[in-house]
Amino acid sequence: MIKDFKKISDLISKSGKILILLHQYPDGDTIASSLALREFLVQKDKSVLLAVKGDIPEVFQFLPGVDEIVGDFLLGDFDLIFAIDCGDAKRTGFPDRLSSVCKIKPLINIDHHCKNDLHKIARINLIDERSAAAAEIVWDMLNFLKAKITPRIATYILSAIYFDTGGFQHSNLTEKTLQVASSCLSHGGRIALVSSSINNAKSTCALRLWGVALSRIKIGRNKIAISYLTNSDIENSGAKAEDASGIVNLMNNIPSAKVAILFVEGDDGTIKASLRTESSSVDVAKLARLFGGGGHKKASGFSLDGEMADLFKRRFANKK
Ligand SMILES: [Mn+2]
Repeated sequence: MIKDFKKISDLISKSGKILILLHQYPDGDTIASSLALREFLVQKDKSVLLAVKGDIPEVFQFLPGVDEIVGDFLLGDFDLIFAIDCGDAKRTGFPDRLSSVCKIKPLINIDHHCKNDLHKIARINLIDERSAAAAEIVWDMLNFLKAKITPRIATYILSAIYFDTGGFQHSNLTEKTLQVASSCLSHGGRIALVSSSINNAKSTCALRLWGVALSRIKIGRNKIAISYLTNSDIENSGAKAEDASGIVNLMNNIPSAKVAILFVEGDDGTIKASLRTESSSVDVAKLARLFGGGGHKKASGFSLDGEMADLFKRRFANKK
């Protein structure tokens, strides 16, 4: 990776305007890692734009600068592009634009998902599947590039790690993860703010929605714990679809379940499935790929077109 860090350093010094692309349905890792990188690039007097397809969930509004992330951009305006935590080209939200512009402009792909298609069009790939969060790779890069690690950068990196490890609980956690987190604390990272904002800020409406999903959990003989939420469950609870984030992690705590799957119906005719496992013999990324999705061995997702009623409601209703 050191060779790549050097190449990145050269590319950054040659560039004035830099674009950082987050992944679609942005999560804590892509958002906070990108903000950390932006802070460093601003230190270097670069003009930086962060862009994402889709809204930033409210839970991440505590991160300074999050309100400056935009929904669209003109690729021609930039000298250098970063994609953070994206997994594949489709998940950047702008796959067509990106593949054509990559022929003339350098793309740096920083990721901890397994290689898919984005690495083929990227000039430099910093990919490490062992990293619990893309933030760990960003952290190494910032340190190599001698970034001034401000309390704000430390808090961003900590937020990303906290999110992707489910508050230091998932099995993707490594010694390195804790070392980075510890170092972030030494640099003024605000762990109490991070944990209270990311995990513990649940509205009454959100908790009611969690209750609906939890009350529907079924575990089959296949040891898969399944539940679902329809669009009207979300509307009736007064919560938002993003409030369903985290439910599947709780389902994954059931000792008798090998896999947990939560299906959430959107208001756009699609159903999003989130998959989790703590079992070393199961790879939920493989399972998600069967349905055109992706992710990690322990946490993955995919989406389907259609309505919940056609898929699962009937099946669950019949089994009551
Ligand atoms: Mn991630």
